[in-house]
Amino acid sequence: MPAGYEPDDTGTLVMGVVNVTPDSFSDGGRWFDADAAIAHGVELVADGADLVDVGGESTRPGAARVEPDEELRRVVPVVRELAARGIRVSVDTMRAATALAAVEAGAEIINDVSAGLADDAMAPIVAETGARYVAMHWRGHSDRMDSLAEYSDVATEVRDELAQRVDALVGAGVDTERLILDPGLGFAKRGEQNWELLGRLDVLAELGLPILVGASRKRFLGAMLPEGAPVEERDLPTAVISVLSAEAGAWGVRVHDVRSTRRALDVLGAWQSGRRG
Ligand code: PMM
Repeated sequence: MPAGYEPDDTGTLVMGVVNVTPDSFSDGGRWFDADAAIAHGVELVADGADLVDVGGESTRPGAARVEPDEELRRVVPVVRELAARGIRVSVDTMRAATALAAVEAGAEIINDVSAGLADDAMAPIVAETGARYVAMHWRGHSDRMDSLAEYSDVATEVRDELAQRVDALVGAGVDTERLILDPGLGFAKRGEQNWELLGRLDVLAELGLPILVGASRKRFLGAMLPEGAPVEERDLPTAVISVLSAEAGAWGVRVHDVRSTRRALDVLGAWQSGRRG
């Protein structure tokens, strides 16, 4: 590192994505084998990830559900091995049984894209385990979510619908301190609605809880690029969004290419330390 370049930590966590799936839109099939997924998680940490998010079910638009046993088979060995290596792990699942097995295997965060709506057993499991819980804004499963993107004011509606989920979770015994909110970019959101959610993260912040932003490689970024551009070309726009999210006070960013986001956040950290003089 050149002299004088000592970035401060921006305080925003980088969550690296490990999809143990054959069909995710962003990296489908690349880490489907457990050993490959574990090696990828280790690599993401070497690239600067603070934690690794392990998922066994693709949520790409139109995706069909994976069987519960298959999801467990994909996720648990990867979570166990990464946690055994001292890596902080979150589990990306809508199923309480998978969440519980992953926490028992060492996951410290349950990342539920349905905020408990897909499985009534989720909230009690979150309460029982005491794990941290990402509640993402969601209106329905991937096979129909594109038809659910009707809003009159997307930022306030996402805030209010997440506030209802917070009430339900707390009502089920979950400690508010354990909650993290996520606007759910691309989930029942059209391109311009994603941008409005990003530009108005302060509306979601009114709920007073940490915010996770998951823009990485999503369709609305692809729409800015030349037609047919490979998915990796979405990593630069993703890294820019990581910086802007950190500036907006995000607790974390969930990304596939950790290296570019880490470098971009280092620049922000140096900028912020320069601002302080
Ligand atoms: N997006 C995907 C999957 N899981 N979890 C959270 N909390 N936020 C997201 O935006 C999110 C998520 C879909 O992307 P992927 O299939 O590339 O993992």
